[in-house]
Amino acid sequence: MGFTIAEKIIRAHLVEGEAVKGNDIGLKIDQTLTQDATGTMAYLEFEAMGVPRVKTERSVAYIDHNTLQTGFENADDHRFIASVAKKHGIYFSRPGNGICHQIHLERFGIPGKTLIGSDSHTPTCGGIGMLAFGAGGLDVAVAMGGGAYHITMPKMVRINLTGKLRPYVSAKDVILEVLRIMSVKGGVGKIIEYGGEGVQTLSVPERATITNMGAELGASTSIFPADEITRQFMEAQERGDDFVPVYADDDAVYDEIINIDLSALRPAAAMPHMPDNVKSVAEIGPIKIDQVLIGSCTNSSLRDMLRVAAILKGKTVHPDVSLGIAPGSKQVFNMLAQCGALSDLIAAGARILECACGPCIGMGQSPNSGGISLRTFNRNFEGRSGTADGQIYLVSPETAAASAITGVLTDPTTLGECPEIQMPTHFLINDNMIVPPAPESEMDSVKILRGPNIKPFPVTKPLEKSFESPAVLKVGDNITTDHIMPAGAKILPFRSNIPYLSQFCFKQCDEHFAENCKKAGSAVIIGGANYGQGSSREHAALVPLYLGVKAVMTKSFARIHVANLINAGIIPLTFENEADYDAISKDDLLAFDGIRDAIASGAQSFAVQNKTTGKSIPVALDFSTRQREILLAGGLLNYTKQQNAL
Ligand code: MIC
Ligand code: SF4
Repeated sequence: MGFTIAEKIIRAHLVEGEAVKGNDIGLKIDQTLTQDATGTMAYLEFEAMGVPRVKTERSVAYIDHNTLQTGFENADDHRFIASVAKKHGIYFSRPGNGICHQIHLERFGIPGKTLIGSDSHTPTCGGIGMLAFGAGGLDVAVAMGGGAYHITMPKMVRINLTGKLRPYVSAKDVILEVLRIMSVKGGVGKIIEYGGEGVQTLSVPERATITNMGAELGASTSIFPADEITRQFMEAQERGDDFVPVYADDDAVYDEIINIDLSALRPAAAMPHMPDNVKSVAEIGPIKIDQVLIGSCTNSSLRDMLRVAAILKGKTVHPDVSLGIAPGSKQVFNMLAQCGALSDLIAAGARILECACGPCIGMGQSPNSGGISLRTFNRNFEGRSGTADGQIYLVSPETAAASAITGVLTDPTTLGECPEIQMPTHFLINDNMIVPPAPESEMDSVKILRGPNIKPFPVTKPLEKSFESPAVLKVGDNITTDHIMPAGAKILPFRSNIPYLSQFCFKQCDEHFAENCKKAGSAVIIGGANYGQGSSREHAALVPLYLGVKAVMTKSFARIHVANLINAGIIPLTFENEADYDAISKDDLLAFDGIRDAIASGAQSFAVQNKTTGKSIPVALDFSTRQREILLAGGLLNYTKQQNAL
């Protein structure tokens, strides 16, 4: 029996456990990346572990999220990260160099290697055949220290691509189709592998758009083979020597197979407020729009920007529309300038933004009240744009550009002949914004520069024998990390200040959440299915921890968030009978008698007592041995110190 691409890479990196579906496995991690919004915390955690120098083959710290500097906080964090990177052996990508995933694909990713990043879109590098996972900051800190990254061995899904995309139909339309088929929770516990003859018709940036947005499926990761097209891309990046072919065996076995005929796809859009709320642009019809934004780690490659420039050339942005464009990296930006395409964008009336995450994470460009905004981004969760009633549609760069001209949602295939674009055989290489670390011999003289905004992260204690806490909050299905710990220009600068952040926790669901937690002294959260989808931000666990949350009881969890809860020492519990979700009301008092012993003994089930109603509620203790030990220790940091594992 042959192996899938992911199985081959997993087997080559397996350091703990057996690669059997559903088992806990530990993987050796070759590369790590961080971005600044999660990086400050990750590096504080790394420092707390006391490892002097990273033990990975390559670790890179990017500054791309918190680039709007309306006070000292973000600039202080950038400086802190730069100094930690220099001291501890990490490459530092300066602000202005671009978005972590775009740059990592261009300059660092290597087929067949493993990567974890403190950002949920780290699977972007799956576009070149790398096994790349989004993870919490603490997991990344452990990997930098040489520790294994633990996951549950996923199921394997194969998406068979046949045919070829029609003119004006784009890689974004492919992943929107996958989202339509599988939904935002359809990928949980699965690795999505792309194969079939259609793969050869897709360039690396197109593949990366698809693997990037696999995060929205809830998948562990997504991956393409590394083939001749990958080799050409890497050679054009002057990295031909890093190329290694990576393929699935012909007789590889998959748990699920989905067939997509590329030639049958039409331009699509994800409608407010979920990435799987997908319809064809033609079906939605010509709704009037207020804003178009092009960029983000999903669609900011040179290929995407050249396409947009070709569509906008000689045209003017509709008078009722504001068009913002953020190229993904300095390489992309500079090449657009050199070939004149930037001039076409400017002439058409685009507002050129810095190459960074920008509006994707609510750093500026919030739409007008109730405004309809078309974005080439990957998430359209309610309120994420910074405008509470903003209506965000996720579309391809082609649909975005066409609509910016007409002022209404427009199917680009109606525009007539699709302008050809010429992709270079050689990219412009200039890594002058990537600062190498100090040599080991000089690391002791590097001073760490901390600003006043950096506060210590919450300290955890070993799990108590028993506890009683009220259900302070009850929420429904598909709660995102943006609900739990919102981002945006006003809040993001405080990512290293948990006490300050705590006042915004769950604000969208219950204005008084933080206050109520403080009043209660300790708390439990009740959630529906796919709780914690979206971002890798461990703040969505650390802030509730700070507020006294001890357990979260749900119908099901999203992968990265459940790992972050365990890493923070908060107990994630799933209802054995989903109907018991209805057996708890807000403010019911819940008793967890003997929870420590139950977890320590390896019990699979536990009865939570609802003291308000008298009902006993069975929940699953669905944990690996290692996860049990982490929970007992009061989180991964305590556990790592205890084990002296690094
Ligand atoms: C996001 O797209 O939500 C972010 C901001 O990139 C997050 C990370 C964060 O919250 O800092 C992610 O996707 O992990
Ligand atoms: Fe940045 Fe948006 Fe990508 Fe997150 S999804 S890494 S905020 S561009």
